[in-house]
Amino acid sequence: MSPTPHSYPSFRSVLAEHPLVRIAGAHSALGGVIAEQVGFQAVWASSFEISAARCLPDASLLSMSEYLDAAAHIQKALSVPVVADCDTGFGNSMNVAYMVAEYEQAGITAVCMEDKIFPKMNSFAAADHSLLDVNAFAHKIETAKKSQRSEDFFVIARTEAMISGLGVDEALKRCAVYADAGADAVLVHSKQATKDEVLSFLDQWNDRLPVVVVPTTYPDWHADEARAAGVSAVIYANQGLRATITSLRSALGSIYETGHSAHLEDSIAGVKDVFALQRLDQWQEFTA
Ligand code: SPV
Ligand code: MG
Repeated sequence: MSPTPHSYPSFRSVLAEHPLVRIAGAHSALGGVIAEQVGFQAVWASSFEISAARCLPDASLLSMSEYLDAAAHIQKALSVPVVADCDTGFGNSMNVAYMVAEYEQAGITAVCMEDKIFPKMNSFAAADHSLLDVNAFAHKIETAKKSQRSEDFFVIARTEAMISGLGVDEALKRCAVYADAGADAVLVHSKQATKDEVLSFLDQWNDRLPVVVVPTTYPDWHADEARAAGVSAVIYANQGLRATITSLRSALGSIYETGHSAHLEDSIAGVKDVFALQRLDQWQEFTA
């Protein structure tokens, strides 16, 4: 049997088992496996990371197949589920129906769609963040739920109401409509420097569906506090990517400057570490 993992729980079952699911962003199987090894219960196939890995903006430039390919490569390497960031659903409701069929077929058990207009721009970029009409997005959610084959498939409805400056009331209104449309959870994104906006949402949401948050701009929010405030899943969406950028810059910069790499040997992963991540031993059993 192949050394690659052959089974993993659905995101729905992981959510049912953990009071708080902690999720790390990744753009590659390598990042996903490291996230799993350190303890994360799921991996976010982030549109921001996947685009950045190709030095492209997170602006609906890559196609659905490219995002799916990245998410599927990550999932194949893991024993925990991937939550696939599917942006706006890659177009209208017809695109959403196709997306769900393709992602489910590839073994992805959870997708997240956001209520921006296609093409979308990353939430933190200085750009227009206009929202899709609330009923049009609800229709996308309904379509996604109608299109899934397995009962287990999980659809997260993400509102960008707070990102677009419309505030907590609009986020609450929209999430209620998305819940009526059949969403399995809501994701509320904020770019404020504190958690206050998200806390205000949680206070008024009354636990109608699980809430997912992305504490990028309010990084001091401890996971335990988020859980206590009513959060069901927290996504550390891009810290892995940012750590990679910093370490690559520092390691490659110092090799170039000094003309050798001896001083780095103790602080960078050894070749054996890479072999372990590749499960080389298990693959080599085939040649024994
Ligand atoms: C992503 O990681 O692609 C996300 C989160 O969607 S954010 O970049 O904050 O929009
Ligand atoms: Mg994204």
